[in-house]
This record gives sequence, C-alpha cells and structure tokens, in this order.
Amino acid sequence: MLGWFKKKFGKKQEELPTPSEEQLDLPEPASPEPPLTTDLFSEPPLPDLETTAIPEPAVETAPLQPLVVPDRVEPLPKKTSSLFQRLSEQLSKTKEAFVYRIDTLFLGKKEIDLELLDNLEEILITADLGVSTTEELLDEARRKLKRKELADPQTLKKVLKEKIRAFIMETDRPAELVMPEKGPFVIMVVGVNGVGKTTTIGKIAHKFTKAGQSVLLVAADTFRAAAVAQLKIWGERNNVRVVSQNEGADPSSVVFDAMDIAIAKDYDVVIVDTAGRLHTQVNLMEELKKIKRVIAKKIPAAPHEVMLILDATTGQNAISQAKLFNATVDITGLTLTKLDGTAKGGIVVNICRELRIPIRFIGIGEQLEDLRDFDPGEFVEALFQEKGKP
Ligand SMILES: Nc1nc2c(ncn2[C@@H]2O[C@H](COP(=O)(O)OP(=O)(O)O)[C@@H](O)[C@H]2O)c(=O)[nH]1
Ligand SMILES: [Mg+2]
Repeated sequence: MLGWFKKKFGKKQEELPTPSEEQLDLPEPASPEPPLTTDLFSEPPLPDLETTAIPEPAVETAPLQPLVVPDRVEPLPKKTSSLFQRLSEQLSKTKEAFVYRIDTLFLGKKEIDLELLDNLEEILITADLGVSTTEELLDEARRKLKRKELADPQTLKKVLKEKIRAFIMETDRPAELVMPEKGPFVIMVVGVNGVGKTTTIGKIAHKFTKAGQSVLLVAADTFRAAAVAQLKIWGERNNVRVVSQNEGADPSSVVFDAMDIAIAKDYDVVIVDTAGRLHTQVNLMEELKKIKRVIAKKIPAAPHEVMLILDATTGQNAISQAKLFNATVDITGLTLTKLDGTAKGGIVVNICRELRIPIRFIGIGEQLEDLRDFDPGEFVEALFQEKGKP
C-alpha cells in the first residue's frame, strides 16, 4: 500500500541522483513482450549460465536505524470516484463471469432451493474462487438457511459479499512493511516468466519517484538479453539508474555491485528484477536464495520486501506458484497482475484465504497508473458494483 512510500521525507530534489551512463546505448523502446508461459516445468533446456563465485562483501554497512513507526505515515489521499470507476471497469470480465452471472441466476427467484445453490457453486468455482473457498461460502449459506436467517436470493448475495470481504480482509494486516529510516529500502521481485515482474517494477519505480524517492533498478535477470533491455527502458521512462551487466553474467554479482552503489549513493529504494526461468526449477530457486543472501550480506535487514508477482490469468496455478516461491525465499508481499484481461479475478479471494500473504498491488492494465494499491474494501465494492451503476 502507498503508506509505505511515505516514510522518508526531506530529500531535496537536487540530491536525487541523475540517470547514469549505464543507460547509454539503449535499444529503441520496443513493444512489450507477449506473455510467456508460466509453466515452470515445461521449458526446454537452455545453455548454462556463467558460474562466477559471489565475491565476499568488501564493505561493512552501518546498522539500520530503528524503523519508522506506522503512525507517522501520512493519511492516504481520498480515492477519487474516477479511480474507483476505472478499477470497476477494468474488472469487468471478472464481474461478467461472477457477480453478473449470480445476478442472472437470482433474477426473479423468490426463494433459495437446492438447484440455485448448485448453480451458484458452479459459478463460484468457474470464477476461480477455488473449491475450498466455494465450499466454505456455501456452507455459510446453508447454515444461515437452516437457521432461517436467509430468506431470499438477494440476502444470499449480501451474505456472499460479506463473507468474501472477510476473506480478503484477512490479509489486510497493519502495514508491517516500513522503509528503514536510514539506508536503502530493498525490494526483491520474484515470479515465473511472463507474469509481469519487469512491468510491475517499472510501475512501482514510478510510484516511488512520484513520491520524491530516489530509485535504483537492478537487472538481475541476466538469463535473457531482452530482459535487461526491457528493464533499461523502464529506467529511461522513469529517469532512474539501472545497474546491469552482460547477458549471462552471474545475477548475484550484479546485485553485489548494485548494493554497493545503493549504499554509497544513499538511494532510497532498490528494486531487484530476477529471472523467472532457468534450466530447471531447482536452479532458479537456488539462484534466488543466493541473490537474497548477497543482499543480506550488504544490508542485514534486507531485502525488506520479497515481492512475488502472480498473473491473475493463470487462475489456480498462481496458488501453487506462491507456495513454491514462499518455501524458497519467504514471500512478504504479493502483486497480482493482469486483472484487467481476465475473468479469473475471483482468484484474489482464494489467494487471500489460502496464502495469507498481503497483496500490495494489483495490475489492472498496461498504463503506468494501472498498478493500484490493493484496497480490499474498494476491491469488493468494485467487484459487486451493480451493472450500469456509477
Ligand atoms: N493487461 C495487462 N498486462 C500486463 C500487466 N502487467 C504486465 N502485463 C504484460 O505482461 C507481459 C509480461 O510482462 P513482463 O513484465 O515482461 O513479465 P516478466 O517476465 O515477469 O518480467 C507484458 O506484455 C506486460 O505488458 C497488467 O496488469 N495488465
Ligand atoms: Mg522480466
């Protein structure tokens, strides 16, 4: 949530670093890459990476100052109705497949019978709420029916909405994530290929720079030259420095150098892009662990955030991906991308209920502004907003 962008103030504009020479020789901004497969297992074998050893840290970092207490966070700006409207519109495919289908099912029905509940079950499952989430919702409905607390389908819809809100709220914990008072705030971004890591990093960098923070991007996806080039384009767009080496370089060595730069130049925020695919899943996971270790050697409390990016269009597969990455690098926050292009937005409910990892952002389009702070209450309202209502 935006709250954690606002922890550090007072940095003058002229203190902000200028984009570096490392961004020279950029290719012309290309159109974004098409989504790639998100199946970790089906990739063909690829050539070996250079296996350069991680250099030992040369610089001892100063210990971090105490973290800023949450009550110093500025209040969030009031969301304008046009922003809400955009969210609601961008969720239209999910709404068609979910809430509007429920409305059609309930239309003209006076009472709740078995057939109606069966149909509802099918809608919830096909909207990617997941089997166990669906069962829990229906159990609640049946309990209320038995106790005669539920008389008609419209009340059932309200019960569903409230239960879904409760599921989503479970991850709306108080912001434990705070920027350190001193030293860079390090975000390591992970996720399988094509989920939107690099794009999301570009959008997050934009949010930070808009809030007056200096940002350093780190191209630790050295597996493909295109990945480095893509991050450099985002660096250019945001006018921020990108640390990179050649394709095939050891990602940990890129990170090692970047951390030195971040500390020496006192960057506010460091965002590390990582590979989503290597020769094997084991290689990928080992590499991510190594990157995390290198970051922690330079700044013991870092990475402060290990953010997993999930593609909402993959539906239930996102849950398996989250479990896999969480077991390796302890995910602290999620971003769910491509909610605009999918009818599978119900996955948000399932992710919140199953994983209990806070969703920080949702991607609802390819524009810079289409990375939204995840606000559970707003999300539920947008999801259940009636057709045609402003
Ligand atoms: N519609 C839509 N497309 C997105 C969103 N986020 C990312 N993308 C697209 O997804 C594709 C893959 O993104 P990329 O950042 O390269 O994924 P990476 O491999 O994880 O780094 C690109 O075409 C992006 O433009 C989103 O929220 N909505
Ligand atoms: Mg990428």
